[in-house]
Parts: sequence; C-alpha cells; structure tokens
Amino acid sequence: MVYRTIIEPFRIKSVEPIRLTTPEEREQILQRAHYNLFLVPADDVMIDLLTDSGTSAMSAEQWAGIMRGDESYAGSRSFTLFEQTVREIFGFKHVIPVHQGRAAERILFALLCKPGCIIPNNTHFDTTRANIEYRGGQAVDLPCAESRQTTTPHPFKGNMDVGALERLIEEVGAERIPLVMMTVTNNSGGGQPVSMANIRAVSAVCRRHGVPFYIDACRFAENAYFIQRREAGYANQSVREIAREMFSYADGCTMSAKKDGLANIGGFLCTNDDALAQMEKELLILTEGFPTYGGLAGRDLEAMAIGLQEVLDEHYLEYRLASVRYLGEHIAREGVPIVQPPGGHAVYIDAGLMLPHIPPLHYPGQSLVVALYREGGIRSCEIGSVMFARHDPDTGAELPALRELVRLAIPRRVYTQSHIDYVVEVILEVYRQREQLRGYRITWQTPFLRHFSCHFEPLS
Ligand code: PM9
Repeated sequence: MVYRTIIEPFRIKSVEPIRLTTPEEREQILQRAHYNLFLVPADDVMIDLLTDSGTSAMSAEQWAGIMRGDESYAGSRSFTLFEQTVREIFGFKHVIPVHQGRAAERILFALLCKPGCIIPNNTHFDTTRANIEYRGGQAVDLPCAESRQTTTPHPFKGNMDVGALERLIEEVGAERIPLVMMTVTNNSGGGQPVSMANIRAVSAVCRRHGVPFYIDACRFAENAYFIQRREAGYANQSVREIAREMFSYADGCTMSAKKDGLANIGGFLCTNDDALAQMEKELLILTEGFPTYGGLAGRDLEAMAIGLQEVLDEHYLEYRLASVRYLGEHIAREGVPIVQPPGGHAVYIDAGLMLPHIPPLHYPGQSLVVALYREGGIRSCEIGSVMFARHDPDTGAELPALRELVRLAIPRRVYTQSHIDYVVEVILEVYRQREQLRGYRITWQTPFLRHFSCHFEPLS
C-alpha cells in the first residue's frame, strides 16, 4: 500500500512557545513598527514566514556537532570536516568559509567587480544586486520568457534566457562581464528551479566567451530535487549526483548555508582558480577571519557540514517540497493568484494581480504583508517595488519592479501541517477582504536595501 500522506520525516524533541496575539494588539504593534514587518519583534509574530534563511530547526546530530566543534584558531578539526564535505558535494578546489552568503558576495565582487562592469544573473537577489551596485557595477536580470506569466505553470521557470545572455555579451563585449551568475533556485523569480539543460547551456556560452560562471547555491538541494522529479534523464540519479553535475559546469559558487545548509548561520565561497582563491583569502583575513574559520565558530562549521549532508536526504526533500506545494495548492484553488507552480522554499502571491486597485508605487505587496499580519499574526515578505524599485537616472523618479510579489517562505523543519492550515485560512480571509485593502507611502528610507528599515504610512 502506498499512502497519500507525506509525513514530516522527523519527531519533535524540543519546542518553542508561540505567543498568541489579538488583532487589536497587532494594530498597535504595526504602528510602532511603522508598518515594516522587519521592525516587528519576533515574539509578536505567530507564524513567521518572513524568510527561510537561518530559521531551520537543527537536528539532534547537528546539536551534537555543536558540542564537538573545535574552536582552535588555526587548523580546526571542524574546518577539515566542513572543507571535505563541501568539496565532496560541490566539487570545487578552494573552499572559503564566511559568516553568511553576502560576505561571500562582498569578497567575490570586491575582487571581480569594477565600476562599469555588468554581471548577468537569471535574477539577482537583493543582497547580490546591492553588492554589485555598491562596487559601481550593473546587475542585469535575464529571466526566461516563461517566468513572466505568473499563473501559468512551467517546470523550470527559474531558467536564464540564454539567447538574451548571448545578445548581451555581443552588445557590451565579454571584457565588461567579469562573471555570469545563476541563482538556484531562482529566489526573486518565485523560488523556481533551473534545469540542468539551462545550467549546461549558460556554462557553454560562458566558456565560449572566456567568462567565469558562478552559481549562487543557496537552495541547491531543492533545485537538484526538482531536476530529479521534472527533467528527462534524471529520475534514476540521486540528488547528490545531480548536485555534483550542476556544479561541474561552474567555476565557483557563493553559498548561504542559512538555507540549504540547514544551519542558523554560515556560508562559503568556492572557486577552482588558485590565484583568485589566494586573493579571496587575503580579503577574508582582513574582515572575516582566518581561512579555517572565516568569521564563524568551529561549532558553526560542524553544524553546516552535517546540515549539508542532511539536506540531501530525499525523504526530507520530498516532505519539504510537498509542504510548500500543499500551501500553494490550497490557496490557489480558491482563486488567490500565486506564481505557478509553487517554488521550492516558498509560495509567492502575486499582489499586483490580487490588488489591481493599488498602483505599483503604492506598494500592493506591502499592503498584503500588513494585512496578513493584522489578520492572523503571519509575517511574510514583500518582493516587489519596495525591495526592487529602481530610480530613473535622468529624472530620479521611482520606477516600479517587474512584479509585486509577497513571499511566504517556509522555514525548514519548523512548522507542522496545522500551522500551514492556519496560514491557508488567514490568507483566504484576507483574499475575501481584498477590495478594502489600501496602499502605502514610504516616509523614511536608506539608499541601499531600504526594505529592511524603511518606514511606511497607510494611504487613506
Ligand atoms: N536570502 C531570503 O530571505 C535572506 C535575506 S533577505 C530577508 O531569501 C540568495 C539567492 C538569497 C540570499 C538571502 C543571499 C544572501 C544570497 N542569494 O542572507 O547573506 O536568497 O546569508 O545570503 C534571504 P545571506
């Protein structure tokens, strides 16, 4: 007998209480936080879907590893375990530990990104884009055409538009492109996977033009599992083998182990280039730490090494993708417009489609984020014009993002099915009230990554 229910493949040994709040309390909390959910204390959140980053529940084995961590300044045993694990899974020659993904980006771009350079990606995440722009480079998104149709399913909507990449290289010249990146899964594009065929094709273009090819590997295991399930020729390969093949086409990677490392902190930067690795280690020592700990404790390296093995467990991945799909399917069947199909780590609601009466620069995504919190204490994340609006270089006018999405990111191994059922109920209630939702205005902001700290005011 094959059962339909895909169970959580773990038992819960340690629990954290959730403080239940009333809508009236939440209204006051929202006002104190200037309607920015990043400014709401976590104790005031009932279900926290702000991010899947650093929010995983660690396993008993990871906690045991925390106790085993070797805190030696140089040559720590925990680093050796970590380095061997990353080499075995990812296949790169040099493994440089950093405290999180954006530290890897900062080191990589400090060395490769010069003013005027162009760095293409299927879709840059906010920290990647900001680190490139901070160095005077231009971050260019080249998502495939299928990704523009939010509600139309496609198995690999995270793909890069290979033709557009070739045209860009021809137009600006390979010498202006220090590297091409590929984000797996494509977070800003809806958590959608990239196919092996697309990785191979982008790699071939890069090799032909002598441009290094890097993978932003944050959610590599979820991407590899999608390849196994959806791409012809991979059904009988293990996720580990698929991951190894994905990285075999690249010259290096950046990784935030706060996602598919199942760790609460940590990351790494990899390369096959000896000279570059030497320069990266010099920068690492300057700001992160000695190359055998890179801004982390030995115990964090242990937790990452164990997490990177656990994330490749295919029972875990089956449960993980099923729980995200469960949320997506239950709201979509009632009419809520979501990026179809649901992604690997999150469900993305298209707030632009759901709230057509709120113009993009009145931030429909922010309006939905606030409404979900007010209604049910659920914290989600706007991935639209608050996060990605651009400014017209001539007039300074704000230009809206391509899409107004709200991400419900599911922390790994944290919430049960009844939590998700509650989330479904709250979303459907807000959906019923959608015509009453109003837009927002930004009253204070910073020049980079404004969404983390800006203040809002509701429009009447
Ligand atoms: N991603 C996320 O929630 C955390 C920061 S924004 C709340 O999705 C990619 C594809 C990411 C990412 C972080 C980073 C940076 C790089 N690439 O947060 O610095 O999704 O470890 O990683 C977040 P760090």
